[in-house]
Amino acid sequence: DVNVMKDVTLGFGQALDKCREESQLTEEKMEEFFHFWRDDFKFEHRELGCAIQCMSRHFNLLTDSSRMHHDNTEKFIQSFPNGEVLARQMVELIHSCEKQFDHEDDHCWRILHVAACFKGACVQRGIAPSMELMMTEFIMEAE
Ligand code: BOM
Repeated sequence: DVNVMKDVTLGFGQALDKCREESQLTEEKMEEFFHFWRDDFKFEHRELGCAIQCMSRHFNLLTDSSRMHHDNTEKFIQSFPNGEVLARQMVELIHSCEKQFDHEDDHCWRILHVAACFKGACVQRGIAPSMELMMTEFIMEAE
């Protein structure tokens, strides 16, 4: 359900400001986290991988080896309205993307590749939120 993904993204995105400094992710490289879902968004800055690592840590979603912590991630997704509808599927998608890039030793680069893979899988399955939906919600939250 695209609304679930919208809410989870905005929830996860709350940690971006806390992580900008340590990840060196400037506003020029990513203004707001929901831009992740733009059709033309490019996964090219290692800093974004570092930021996602930091944000995931913030919500306690990573293991010591910087892989997804399955139980915590499932619970995190379930904490959003109707989250239980997508929790298992999202954890499985992320895990299958992790397996594809397990050879990458640099955590920031690996996580960036996993994130791009996860987005592609969500688009393919029709569970990616539209930018229109993301923008509307983002503006409403700011008001
Ligand atoms: O191997 C490290 C796992 C890192 C997971 C990266 C997944 C993609 C995160 C970016 C998108 C976030 C949208 C919603 C949050 C899902 C928890």
